[in-house]
Amino acid sequence: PFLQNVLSNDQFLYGTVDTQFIDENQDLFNLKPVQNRAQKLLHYLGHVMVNGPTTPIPVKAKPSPIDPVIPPVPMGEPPVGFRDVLLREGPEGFARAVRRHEGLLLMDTTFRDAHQSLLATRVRTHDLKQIAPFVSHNFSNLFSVENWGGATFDVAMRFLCECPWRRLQELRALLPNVPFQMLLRGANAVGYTNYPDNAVFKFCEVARENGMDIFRVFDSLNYLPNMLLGMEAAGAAGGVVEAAISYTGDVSDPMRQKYSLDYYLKLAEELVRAGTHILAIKDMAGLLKPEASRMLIGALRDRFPDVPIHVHTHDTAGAGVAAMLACAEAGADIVDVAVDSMAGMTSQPSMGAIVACTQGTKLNTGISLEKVFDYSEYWEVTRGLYAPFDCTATMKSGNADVYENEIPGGQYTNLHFQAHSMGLGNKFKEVKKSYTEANKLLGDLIKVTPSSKIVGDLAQFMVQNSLTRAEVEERADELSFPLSVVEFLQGHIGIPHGGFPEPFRSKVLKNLPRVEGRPGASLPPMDFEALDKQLRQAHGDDITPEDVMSAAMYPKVFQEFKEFTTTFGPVDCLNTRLFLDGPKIAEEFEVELERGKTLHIKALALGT
Ligand code: 3PY
Ligand code: ZN
Repeated sequence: PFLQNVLSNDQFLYGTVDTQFIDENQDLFNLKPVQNRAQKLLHYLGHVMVNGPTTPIPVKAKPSPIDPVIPPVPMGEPPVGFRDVLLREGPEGFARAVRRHEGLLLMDTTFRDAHQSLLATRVRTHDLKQIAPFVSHNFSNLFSVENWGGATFDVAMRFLCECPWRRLQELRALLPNVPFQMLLRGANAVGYTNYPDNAVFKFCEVARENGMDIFRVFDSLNYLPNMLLGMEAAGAAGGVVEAAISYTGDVSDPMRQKYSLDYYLKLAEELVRAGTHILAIKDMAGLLKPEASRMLIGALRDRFPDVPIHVHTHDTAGAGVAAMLACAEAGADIVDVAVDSMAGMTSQPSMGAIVACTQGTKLNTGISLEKVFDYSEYWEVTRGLYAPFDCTATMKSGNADVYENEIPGGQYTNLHFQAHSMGLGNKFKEVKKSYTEANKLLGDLIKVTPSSKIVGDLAQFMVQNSLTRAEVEERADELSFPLSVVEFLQGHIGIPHGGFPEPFRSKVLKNLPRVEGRPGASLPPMDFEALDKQLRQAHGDDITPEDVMSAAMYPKVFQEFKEFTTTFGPVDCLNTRLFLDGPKIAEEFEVELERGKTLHIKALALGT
């Protein structure tokens, strides 16, 4: 680039330059780094041909050799959807339209929670983009497509080596008519720990600018101050605020009343008073039985006749469809489903089942079952590409034991993966039992990211050290607990319902400091300008405001992602089989770097 700069400099070309020339023309040193994308991708392909995919399970499954077929999409603009209502009428008008709507509305989780629960969050933007126009044209009456947040942000950079913001931008362009929905972990944004308040606000602002519409905000302890912070951030960004109460226990069981109907109603009262546009029940483990659904949703419907109610569940026990139908009958406006081939087990209940079961009733979804079949076929074949990450490699069914251990969907799958990779495949029942015991030790918590990870860490600690609950309680002052457990007891993620378990907490903490109140309130604000400067120094001048937010959330992961792309190029351009496994010998294929720039590649041989 330096030589190119010199050779295109007028003075140099025409002239009489002396040794001062370089000094006086410092702009010659404005060097654009050579992109060399083709070379880098070849390097990546070589690398992956030799090493193959890194999987979380000790199963040597390869991506399926069958290519997905994208069902046909009509020419022209997609039909008008709820996003048009949102853009025209704003969040309040949108909420009113949702409440007025006759029939049951659906949120499709296939682009986020379904693969977070079944495929270790590994679905790539490439495969989402292929089917996005089909969704836009055929599912325009969905309430929303959940396609962002939760674990996808971290995993996109860490394992898929792609930019989560780019995913959002690209999908937005392909799916303009259906609202996008994300999962925001309240004061934890898309991370595992509390961030300074200004980071949560900025994150929502940038997400909104990139096309996010609806923010489902929860806190892993249902800790109201954290929830309110997330709601304020989403609202200030101009998003639709969907405050989500995480559901645990069983309101229909008189013996289990720590999380009673009254507890949920009081919390809902606070969230409605704080101005949530939509009220959600987030049943992350799939504990909401039909009878509990009738009680809870029925009571919420009576209490808040004007507020749209949205229910989320997981199908771990297999009762998801029954529960969602009960919720809809009790007055829920929206329920969450995943397309059939990405539904069931630890994922959401099946879209096709809900569509079929409500046909001809007042809950009719208005969605074509034929189109669900096409959509499902695309995902059935696409899912095969992710065979190295598919929980069905080892997990063969759901399990009603979730009503006892209350493990959230995604974590249930992760723990199953972990048990198998540690050779404890036949001891999963014990792992789950420890989880139940760890939860009791910590005072019976709401369990969802990150509190669920804390319970999981304690459970693992108990298994590894062969400790019973009684032994842990007795020896709490001498055991060396996982950091996440200690920090939880210090108050780093907020205060659990009913307070911290005593005397356990005091025995573990001894003289360690305790956070009083909302953790984010005592964190110094993040300096985004300084961070931007630091990133420019490290990675060059094409750092975007989105990159700054990635680095704010996950500094180390972002740095590694940038280093990776510097070495291996834009791997998100590769199809999933190539990305995971590389080409076969003699395979010829094309890689589109950008419109009009396509590489033609042939794999010739594999040397050692
Ligand atoms: C997440 O926080 O990623 C979840 O999906 C919680 O249920
Ligand atoms: Zn979920």
